[in-house]
Amino acid sequence: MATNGDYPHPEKRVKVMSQLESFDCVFPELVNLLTKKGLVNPQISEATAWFKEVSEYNVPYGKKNRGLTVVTSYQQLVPDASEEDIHLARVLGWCIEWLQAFFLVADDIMDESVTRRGKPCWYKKDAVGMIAINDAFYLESCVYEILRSYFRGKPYYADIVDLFHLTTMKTVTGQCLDLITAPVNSGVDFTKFTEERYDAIVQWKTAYYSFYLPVALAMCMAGRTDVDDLDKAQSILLIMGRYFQIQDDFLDCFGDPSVTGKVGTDIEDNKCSWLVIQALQKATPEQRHILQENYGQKDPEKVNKVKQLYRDLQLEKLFEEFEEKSYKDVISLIEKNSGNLPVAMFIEFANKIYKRKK
Ligand code: DMA
Ligand code: MG
Ligand code: MG
Ligand code: MG
Repeated sequence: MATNGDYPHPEKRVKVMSQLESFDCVFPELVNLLTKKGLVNPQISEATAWFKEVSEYNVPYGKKNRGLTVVTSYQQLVPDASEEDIHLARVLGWCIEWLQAFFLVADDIMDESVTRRGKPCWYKKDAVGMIAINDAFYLESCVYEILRSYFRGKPYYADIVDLFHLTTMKTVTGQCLDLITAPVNSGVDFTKFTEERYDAIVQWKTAYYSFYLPVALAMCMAGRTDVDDLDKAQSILLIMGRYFQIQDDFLDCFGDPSVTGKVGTDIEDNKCSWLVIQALQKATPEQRHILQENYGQKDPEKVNKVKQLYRDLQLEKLFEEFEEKSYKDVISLIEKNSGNLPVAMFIEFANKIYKRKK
């Protein structure tokens, strides 16, 4: 008979769960919370079953950088946090993933995209179509449903609900700028495609919700709501968000769809992308004419002409140089502006996105 000594100590046998695996374990708990009552209420059970699929299809398959950053930032701020509070940080992280799913379901309709995270966009599914608009509202409502259920009694409840509302307002403002700077059916007008407009679009549509929100939520949970600290964090995170959206614009044209999980549409959609701004700055009058004739149209041949022009202008090389310099700039900004906050919290976030391919 085997004695205890024949086996490794139980703690050594148990595989330590990675941060991502522990985060993923919380997802089914939240879907259950959101659907358990509705599924047994005969009046709404069909809607609830539909919504369960909406969450399961649209929420859990991203990189989860935003959600995980809530957890890692909270742990940096409170190194001796209890398991219970780390679980709450994971729940809060998932709330950003739900918020993101809400933005993406709507964004894919507005951008007429085809794939997302390696699958058809939700609205592209035969049974879904424009029901996806209501599903986007549902995904947004989930954020507040989860917050009520886990945080209602916490002293920081009002702060985090407020942050989600303020951030949503900022994101829809950025999405509006993005869309009205890219009018359809009215021909191309490059006069609006300026660096200033670009910076405004990316700060508002991406940087607040993707970079400031995860860290600010962790700070609220940790009771670190000093206005000066929040401002300092924001000054760093908005720059990181700009860098992230420039990568997104680059990958839209030059990324590998089997890695990014999405096929780009920026050229067809007449978007004020980082690439077109660089192209306009470098182009000769002849090349500008090519852009004028071929940008913002659904014709694949025209799209290819724009892509060829980007290659002729060596935008890939320009992007690599930008990426190198931008990383160095972000690191020195972190060293300069972290104030009382842990430098490692920002560096960890920057390292998650530097030279990303997806
Ligand atoms: C996305 O910008 C911004 C939000 C708020 C979803 P985008 O359309 O460039 O994103 P993607 O390339 O993922 O469609
Ligand atoms: Mg899009
Ligand atoms: Mg968009
Ligand atoms: Mg994009």
